[in-house]
Amino acid sequence: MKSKKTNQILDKIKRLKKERRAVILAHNYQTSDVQDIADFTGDSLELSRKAAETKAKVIVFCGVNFMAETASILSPDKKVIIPDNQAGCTLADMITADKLKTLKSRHPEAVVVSYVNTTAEVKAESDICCTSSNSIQVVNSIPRDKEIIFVPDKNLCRFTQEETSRKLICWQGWCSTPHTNISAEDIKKSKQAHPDAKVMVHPECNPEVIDLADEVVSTSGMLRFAKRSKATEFIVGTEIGMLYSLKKANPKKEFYPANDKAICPTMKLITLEKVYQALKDLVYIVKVEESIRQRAKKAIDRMLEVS
Ligand code: CIZ
Repeated sequence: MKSKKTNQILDKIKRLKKERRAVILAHNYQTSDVQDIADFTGDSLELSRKAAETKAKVIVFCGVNFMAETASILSPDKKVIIPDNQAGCTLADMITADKLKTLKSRHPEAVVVSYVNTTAEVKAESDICCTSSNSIQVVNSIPRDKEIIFVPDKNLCRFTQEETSRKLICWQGWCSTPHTNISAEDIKKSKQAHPDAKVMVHPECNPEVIDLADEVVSTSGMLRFAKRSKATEFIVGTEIGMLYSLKKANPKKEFYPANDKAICPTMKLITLEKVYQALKDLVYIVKVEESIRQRAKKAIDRMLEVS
């Protein structure tokens, strides 16, 4: 049962959404309240595609900054707003355009693959983007005689390297919360408590966690795996918001967090109250400078062509 105050905010959001001709997009890591008010939930790329397709004038992006930026890069004519402009990503901040330029100068022939968890400036310095669901396809699309720089996540890089049998130049960034919080011990303990459960973990997890998993998949991959698998129980190694998305899509199956403290603090900055304020005051606008946007879009478009 929702409180009277929550119901009032929900009514106000619905009314303003209509008035503003807005659409609300929420990442799989958002709280259940925010996921429930959204028109679409998904991973960052699915949401950016929704942003590009929608006829809505205003896009309220409930996620972190680089995701709203990606939506704005693909939909420059729409107003993209994020309900809290402090919702950053420590992994994305581990590489800057200047640092990438320095690395490129040491490997002038290398193709630069950047994970979507990067700023628009870093994407603009890249040849092609990838997500955690298509990094293997993206790397396989590059001729085998080419050197490849892969930024910024070292764990996704190592995983992609192993799956493609390619040697990649990995930037040493990592997701401090939640993914590197999940330990091999967590997986072993969860497996003891739920011996029949399948273990699915995100490729941003540490190698020793990945080695214990039945499936190493992005959030959209987790949803697909849980749906098609005959298993009825799953141990989930990613941000705990994902458990709500999984349960909603698979009400008869059980999902257990590998670590219930695997929380991304900036994802959780978005609240219903802030979604309401964002719609009321049209804040905070996310806009990428045009010359950067055009170069960043090329890297995203190249990814969309191969995946
Ligand atoms: O790209 C995304 O949405 C992220 C950060 C995770 C995932 O696997 O969906």
